[in-house]
Amino acid sequence: MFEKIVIANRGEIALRVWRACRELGIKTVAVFSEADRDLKHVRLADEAVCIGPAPSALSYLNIPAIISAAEVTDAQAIHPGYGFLSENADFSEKVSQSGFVFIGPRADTIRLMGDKISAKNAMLEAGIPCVPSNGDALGDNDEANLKLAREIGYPVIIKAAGGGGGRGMRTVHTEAALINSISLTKGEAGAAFGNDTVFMEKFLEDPRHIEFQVLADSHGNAIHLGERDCSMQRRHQKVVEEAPAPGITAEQRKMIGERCAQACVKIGYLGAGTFEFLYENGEFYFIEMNTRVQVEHPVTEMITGFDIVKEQLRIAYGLPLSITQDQVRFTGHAIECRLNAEDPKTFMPCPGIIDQFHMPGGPGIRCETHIYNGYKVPAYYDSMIGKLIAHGDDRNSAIARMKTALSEMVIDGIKTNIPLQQNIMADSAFELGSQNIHYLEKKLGIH
Ligand code: MV4
Repeated sequence: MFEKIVIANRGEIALRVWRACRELGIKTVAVFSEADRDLKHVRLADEAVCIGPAPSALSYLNIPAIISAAEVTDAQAIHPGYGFLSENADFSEKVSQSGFVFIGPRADTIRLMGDKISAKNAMLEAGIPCVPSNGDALGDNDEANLKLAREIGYPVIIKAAGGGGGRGMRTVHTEAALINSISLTKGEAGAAFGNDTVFMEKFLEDPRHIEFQVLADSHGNAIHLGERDCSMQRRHQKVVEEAPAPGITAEQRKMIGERCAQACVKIGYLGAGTFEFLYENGEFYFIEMNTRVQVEHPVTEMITGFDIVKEQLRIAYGLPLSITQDQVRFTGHAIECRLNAEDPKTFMPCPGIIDQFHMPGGPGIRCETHIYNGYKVPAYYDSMIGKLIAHGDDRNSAIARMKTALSEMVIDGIKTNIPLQQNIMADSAFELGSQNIHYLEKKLGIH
């Protein structure tokens, strides 16, 4: 196994990676910004290197500073976590060129998936069902674009090839609006991503967001770990995730999951990844692939008993997958509530000092957080300060455990979204499961 790696992230995921390294006997190097000297994993790591000022552009996105930290500490590999540089193909490439192992897919894979048109075409070729479209970038022939939209059928959606995660898209309901919508989306995409390539798809009105977790090694093996339902979201920020997805049958799981694993083998995928689907009227439609470990990976770990982050490290070192598909068993149900330092009503971020923290516990409860009494949540980064995960024999018992844990947890000194999460856990529609991606915003009165 690696002797020493750099953890190129912060907060709860940096601590999660530190824990996996510790279990595997790997020494750790924490890299941190000037605002993050007091992070829990910075204290726990074997070594720590300051990589720049608080703004992420000068620290957690500073590629030369991170690679220098690996050089001066004589580390062998770099784990990017999620966000920041985790899906940056240039970073993966520069890490490799500098003689280190990037713990994630190769740069060309990240590039393939970063372009939403090439990602879709690669998946179509691998037998993954996609949202109806022609698979091409839109040209500037208005008549051809009008014809394509008529063939697909309104409503359609115009998406930026360089977008993803909800950035750079626009729905079109009428032919009268099409040409202007294409030009507006192109303009925004050019400004935001330096790439004004856009494509057209059928717009699905009320889908659920269901994603499949995969792992692929460097020996041509790939497995899936089932799906997660991430439909409970507000403004493209997931709020609650769960596994398995309510109502998805074992046959659907096997069918889509195995196709995802096969697609990984076909494209030479390496490491942990997620296939994102929209699910509507019993059908799955691929939209994007995430080439990183995700925030919500613990719900999959809880129902499979499998450590995804440890497996990322093993795969990056060149070891074969430690389990086969037949060894994957799904047990019970898991729900994750994201914990944000924000006003539960206005959603405004609320950084500040945590003067009391009591971590909940008990059977089936897992709390992934880096906060502690006296910790100051900096204003510079994402407001997520942790995740509470509840596992139970079935969905109702997971909800009951989550409700208990939320009422037991204390985070004083800053505002948090705990009241919102309690509200969701007590919601009668949530109790039934299977809400679509619009449910939470409607409940909150956003239209
Ligand atoms: C869609 C869609 C409906 N139809 N594509 C938003 C994020 C990006 N990953 C793709 N997204 C969507 N693509 C078609 N053809 C609706 C969304 C969408 C969405 C998807 C997943 C989770 C939350 C969402 C919220 C709004 C829109």
